[in-house]
Amino acid sequence: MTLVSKYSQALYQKPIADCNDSELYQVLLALVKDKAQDLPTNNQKKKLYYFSAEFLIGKLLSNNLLNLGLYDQVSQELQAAGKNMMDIEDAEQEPSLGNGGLGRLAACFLDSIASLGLNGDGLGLNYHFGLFKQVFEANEQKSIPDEWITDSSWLVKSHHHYTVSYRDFDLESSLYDIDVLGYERNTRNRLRLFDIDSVNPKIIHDDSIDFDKTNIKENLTLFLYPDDSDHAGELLRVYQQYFMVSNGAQLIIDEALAKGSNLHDLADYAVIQINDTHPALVIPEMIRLLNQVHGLPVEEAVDIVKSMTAYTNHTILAEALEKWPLADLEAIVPEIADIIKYLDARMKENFINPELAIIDDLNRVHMARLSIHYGYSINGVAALHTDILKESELKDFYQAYPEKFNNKTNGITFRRWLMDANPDLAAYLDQLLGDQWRHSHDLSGLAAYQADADVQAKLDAIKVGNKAKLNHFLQGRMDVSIKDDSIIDVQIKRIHEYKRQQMLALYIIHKYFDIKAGNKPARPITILFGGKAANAYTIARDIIHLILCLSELIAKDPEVAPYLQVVMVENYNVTAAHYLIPAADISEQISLASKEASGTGNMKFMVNGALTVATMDGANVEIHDLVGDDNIFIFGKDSQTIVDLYANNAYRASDYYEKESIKPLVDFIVSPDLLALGNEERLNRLHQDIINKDYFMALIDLEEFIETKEKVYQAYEDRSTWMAKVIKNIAQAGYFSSDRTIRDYNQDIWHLEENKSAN
Ligand code: GPV
Repeated sequence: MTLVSKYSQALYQKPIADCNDSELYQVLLALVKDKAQDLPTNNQKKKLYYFSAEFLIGKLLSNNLLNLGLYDQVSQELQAAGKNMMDIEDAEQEPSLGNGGLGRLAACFLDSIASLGLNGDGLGLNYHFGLFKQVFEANEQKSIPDEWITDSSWLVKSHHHYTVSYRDFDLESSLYDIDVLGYERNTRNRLRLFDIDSVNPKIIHDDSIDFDKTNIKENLTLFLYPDDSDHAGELLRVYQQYFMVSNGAQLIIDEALAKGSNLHDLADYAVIQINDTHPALVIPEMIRLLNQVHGLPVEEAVDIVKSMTAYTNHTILAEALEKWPLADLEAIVPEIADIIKYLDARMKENFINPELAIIDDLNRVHMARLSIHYGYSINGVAALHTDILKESELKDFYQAYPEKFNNKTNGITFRRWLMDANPDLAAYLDQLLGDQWRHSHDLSGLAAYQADADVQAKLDAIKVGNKAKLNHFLQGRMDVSIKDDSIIDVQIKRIHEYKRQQMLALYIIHKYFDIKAGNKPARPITILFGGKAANAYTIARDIIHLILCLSELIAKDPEVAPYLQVVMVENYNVTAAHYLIPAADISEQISLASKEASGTGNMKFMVNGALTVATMDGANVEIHDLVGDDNIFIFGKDSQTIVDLYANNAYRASDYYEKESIKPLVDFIVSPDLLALGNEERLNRLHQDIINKDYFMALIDLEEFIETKEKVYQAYEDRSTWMAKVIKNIAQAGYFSSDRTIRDYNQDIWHLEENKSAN
């Protein structure tokens, strides 16, 4: 009997051909879980613990099959029985454990850590409703619970339980594991998610994401990033963060003790990476456990923790740099508050600069500052970002601790974003280059084919095929069709003013006017957006509203619709990205320079053969360095200019708004045409915000953006030159493999030993 039919018989007593797709999903889930259980976990002495509030792992079935080396065998068996993997995967719910790039980075990292044979687990929380599910109603974003946990999820409940003590009560945790399989490795790691059994999904108010924020025993692990715009929400975040790190710290100590640590040597057994500051409370918690539970002197506990904790910064946006009122910590976890006061006082013996204070004059605890003083490494996530940290945002810290600062440019896993998401391209690369690239991720050999007409034609055909798959996906998800022969132009990422989706919306208005005036594009253009706005972020929700109104207006206009289509993909997630990215011709990376720490979508588009329209921000700068001026479309003010404008408070939106080329575009937001489709309050607010504030300077780069976009669409018509650029981009993408990033982390920060026997 073949592998799959053995399982279909065992589970359903019938052959593959007689099972429906959801039964086959159960069959494959059981098969993969069994195969995974057969693999030993990595067990080298020193282990990495990657703490993160988010792990945006995406669907796991095909990725796990791929990493187990079973993908081809299983697909063939299914095909022989008249079934196909894509349909079966539809039955899988995507875990909703993340928000954006930070969470997806954590997932790529787990894949690379396992694939390189390193011993490292992810530690986080098991949010029952995830971030939220986005639905569109009346051209607005509505948020509802994302119920991803079903009987057939990848979670496996373990026997581990810990007690987490708050001032007023204790909570007992449960631990769920998801196996993390390396690529063609015979060992595994784990993603370990803490939860409580008393969590109660029924406390949600009907069809919303509202609930009693004070009912911690029932709400603790319902949502990722519960609304913290009020005090109860802020407290809930602290409850969550402490729950994550207290469980994690207890687990780390247990595992080290089991391996023979005497805790004085804990740093030989464990290294902690904190993914932004959400897990920063692990520092005082670990000190508390070593000192108050295990009896080490407090000085020694501090030194141990300092020697085993490293911090990654993912933003310079002030709003995202966490600061908790000391009073909140005192109310929830008084012992932790005491330790933070002690750490603050200790640090103030050496430094009088108030910018370095962990506890500031307003009695707020700065989590990034805590992490830098009491960790041994701080890294940024792209070269430009790390430079900005050193030279401006964290200048005083860089002066105090130059040796702690280092850069680790982000990466993406090629297993998921090339092999899994774009199997046709992957197979063609095998044909051209041999299949060694599947391990090395070195695609540079492709550059030799830049001018080869056959290769250009084949890559073009693969793109057309991917557009058809995207079309099929969109029909299923939201009953929208796109034109397979159109240019596919994509901006997918969290909705945020600094990422400037509003600037692309203003370009769309320009193009709408232009087509109305009789200037028809050479071929249809499809502009796709995807992304969620934080529920309490009003202007971001207004931007979604504008995009949805424009989408409707254009679709209903027979003069324009044949040439231009705007689609905002509902509930953008990893699954949607699998279809959007391989189909894209144009990658929109248009953040205000200095504000996007790195970006990782930019890398996914590059390796899938889209050309980038970009500001010189984040990792766009490194993409530009790799491909050269001729193979990327750069526009806009550079980061130094922007940093200076902020420093001198010198930007005035009105100076740009008054320009003849800009005013009509901005004013169209409140035109009768749009007001007829939209909500007056939202459109007015956005209009006023852009005219009077425009904090992220959408208008400063708008004219140049419009010129650049026209150039890009023209360039697309020279198919051979365009395809040569595409080839150059794919050939240079190897640098952005997260395997490279993880090797860098390991060499400079973690110093883990590779499991060589497990290859
Ligand atoms: I802080 N990022 C994110 O997705 N969520 C956050 O809360 C924070 C940062 C992102 C940055 O915006 C991206 O530039 C970056 O590529 C990504 O983190 C991974 O480093």
